[in-house]
Amino acid sequence: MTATTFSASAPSSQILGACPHDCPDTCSLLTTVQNGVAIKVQGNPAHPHTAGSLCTKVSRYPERTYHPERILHPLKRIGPKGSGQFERVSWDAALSDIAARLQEIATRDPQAILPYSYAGTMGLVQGESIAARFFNTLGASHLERTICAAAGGEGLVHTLGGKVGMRVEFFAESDVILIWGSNSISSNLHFWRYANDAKRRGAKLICIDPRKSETADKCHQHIALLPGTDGALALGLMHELIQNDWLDHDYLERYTLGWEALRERALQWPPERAAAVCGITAEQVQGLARIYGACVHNGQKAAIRMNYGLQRVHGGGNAVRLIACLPALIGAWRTRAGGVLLSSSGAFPVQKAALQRPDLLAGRTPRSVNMATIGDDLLREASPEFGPAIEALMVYNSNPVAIAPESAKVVQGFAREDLFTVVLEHFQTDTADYADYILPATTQLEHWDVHSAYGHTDALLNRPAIAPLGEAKPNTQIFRELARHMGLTDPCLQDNDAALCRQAYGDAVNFDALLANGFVTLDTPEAPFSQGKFPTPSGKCEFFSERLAARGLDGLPDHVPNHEAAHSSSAYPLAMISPPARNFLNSSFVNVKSLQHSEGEPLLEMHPVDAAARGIADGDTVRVFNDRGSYQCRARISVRARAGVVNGLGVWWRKLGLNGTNVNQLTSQRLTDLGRGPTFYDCLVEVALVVS
Ligand SMILES: Nc1nc2c(c(=O)[nH]1)N[C@H]1C(S)=C(S)[C@@H](COP(=O)(O)OP(=O)(O)OC[C@H]3O[C@@H](n4cnc5c(=O)[nH]c(N)nc54)[C@H](O)[C@@H]3O)O[C@H]1N2
Ligand SMILES: Nc1nc2c(c(=O)[nH]1)N[C@H]1C(S)=C(S)[C@@H](COP(=O)(O)OP(=O)(O)OC[C@H]3O[C@@H](n4cnc5c(=O)[nH]c(N)nc54)[C@H](O)[C@@H]3O)O[C@H]1N2
Ligand SMILES: [Mo]
Repeated sequence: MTATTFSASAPSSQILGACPHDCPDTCSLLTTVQNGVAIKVQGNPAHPHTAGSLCTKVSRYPERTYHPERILHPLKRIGPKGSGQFERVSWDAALSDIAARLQEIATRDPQAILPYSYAGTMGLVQGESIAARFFNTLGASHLERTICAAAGGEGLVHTLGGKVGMRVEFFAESDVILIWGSNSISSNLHFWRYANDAKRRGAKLICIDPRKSETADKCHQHIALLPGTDGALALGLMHELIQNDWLDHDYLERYTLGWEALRERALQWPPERAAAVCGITAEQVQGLARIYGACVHNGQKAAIRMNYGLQRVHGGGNAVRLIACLPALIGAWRTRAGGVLLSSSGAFPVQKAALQRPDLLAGRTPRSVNMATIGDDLLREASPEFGPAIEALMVYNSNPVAIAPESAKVVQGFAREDLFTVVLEHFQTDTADYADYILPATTQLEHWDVHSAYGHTDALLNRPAIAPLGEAKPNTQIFRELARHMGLTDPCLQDNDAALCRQAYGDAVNFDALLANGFVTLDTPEAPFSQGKFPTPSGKCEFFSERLAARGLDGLPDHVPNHEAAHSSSAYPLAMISPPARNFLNSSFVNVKSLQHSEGEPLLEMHPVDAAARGIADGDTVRVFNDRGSYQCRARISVRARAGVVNGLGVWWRKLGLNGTNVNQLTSQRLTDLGRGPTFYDCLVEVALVVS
């Protein structure tokens, strides 16, 4: 007999889980359950990266899970699209109708059906397993999942060979850390712990970010460059490394490709030129080069933590390429505490084909739709280039009406009366308001999953801590049942979650150890590129990429200016970036009262000079606008914004904002140089006082 069966009152247990959110940290969780109710979610002290601490958001997980507005039953639309009027229906009624609608479309052309999903959960099972098998069986359109990391990811692949880099724990031993395009304290807290260890040991920390972020406050130096100018800064640094001969010639010769050509290009970027493009001083470029270059010459270790913030601009892919080249110039890779980390996800042996079963396409090659241009694409008619118009959307793990660029078009697309939309959700988000059916999904506390990570190299397992609330079901279960309702008979469409969890890594990760401990550390080298061995075609760090050249692109990285570069004559003279708000995760948590309370209202940070020029005072309601639209929020006059740049902290639910819109009303659907990613931070605006 176990303790719980004879304990009369409040049997309590702790369940091992994993944080599902789109964050580099992928924490190991301990959920305390009493009488079937999750009463506390804590960081697992036994997991080295989590080290027993969580961010404010996830430590509020019970509040989110038991939120009075959780969707707990299937809902069917009864009012106009967007009005948010629904009635409760049974699972069987909902799934029968959805199956009939999809069947009718699929008979004509399955490509008129589009799945739209991202990283609401990063779980390998509740993400793309049964869902992918279902859409592959139908032959539905393929979604290009570009919304976050496509440009930087491709930049890494064409330089280092994959989403690989330093192991995060060794930042604690670095002597110099450049925190580049990352507000780590807000969005990568468990990396910050290592950086802070290094700082206590005497390391120098430098933050490179247009915004004076919470992280910039805690670094020794802050370089507030203009958005989208990181490539120019990296070239200016290379120029100085060459001029001062802070180079590791042996490393360059043995382990890199294309040095002569890169050297020639970098020599065209004296510090004055780079500084003029970046909106900083030549001394800042020179000073940074001295700290970064001379340090390795003196036997110290130099590390770079990049994050995806810097690649949400036209030249994002090239900027990541240039920065990823830097460690090879100075031989920083020779030690485990030197090099660069943008993402570690390439280290995970995920058995993607086993999970997603592309073989179910049976030779068909459905067209692709880019999730970053969903606004335009929902409004496109059938054509030979595009294929059929999109007639049905199945949205899960994402809130496109809030997070996709150029919301006016996204909303117009979702409002189409002839579009059939199903949304699997926890809450009635901006997107769910436009659904024909909302299906209640379980949260991480209610289902099984297996995880990889992009900010460390541990695989994790999530056990359900509580039974599903109401009639909620895991995404996998919803797609299994939908497949049955559609008469799809391949047995793999009915694999259960336990089987899927095992398939996620197959034999590549010890599943019993995952079950027992909740995490398994991958066996990756400590100093991965100390002797070259880059996973590129040449095995070297590719300054020059034959693969890019073969596509007709520049084989060498270069500075690529923003689509929307500020000119004093422009009607929209301010550059707007919209980085994450600390208490939200993209648009998740915006409806959690305690966190919403901490953020207050949608804010636009403005430099005092820009505010004064427009007669705007702190706390005023302002209208932020450009040709794509207009958005109202509260002005926060602050030196967190540099002159000429405004920071619209994201991503609020539209319906919780001041006038039913959010920052994405202003952002554009233009794409990045590499990877076809969105350019959220490449956006010009003007700001005016709203006179009440
Ligand atoms: N609290 C919280 N944590 C998060 C998220 C969140 O929304 N909230 N989002 C998660 C997601 S989806 C991701 S992808 C990751 C990483 O997400 P990122 O968006 O990289 O997260 P941050 O590190 O907060 O923000 C990037 C930083 O880049 C800066 N920045 C903007 N433009 C430029 C530029 O052109 N150059 C440079 N050098 N810097 C620029 C911004 O001011 C900001 O401080 O974080 C995850 N973690
Ligand atoms: N202006 C601007 N826009 C941005 C960004 C920015 O910095 N500025 N950041 C961009 C980035 S980096 C990203 S990654 C995207 C993120 O965009 P999304 O991936 O859409 O992320 P979220 O807004 O967090 O929405 C995720 C939704 O999934 C739901 N969800 C969570 N778990 C489950 C589950 O198990 N099942 C189901 N069915 N649903 C679940 C949540 O309730 C939530 O509503 O946003 C992008 N948009
Ligand atoms: Mo992201």
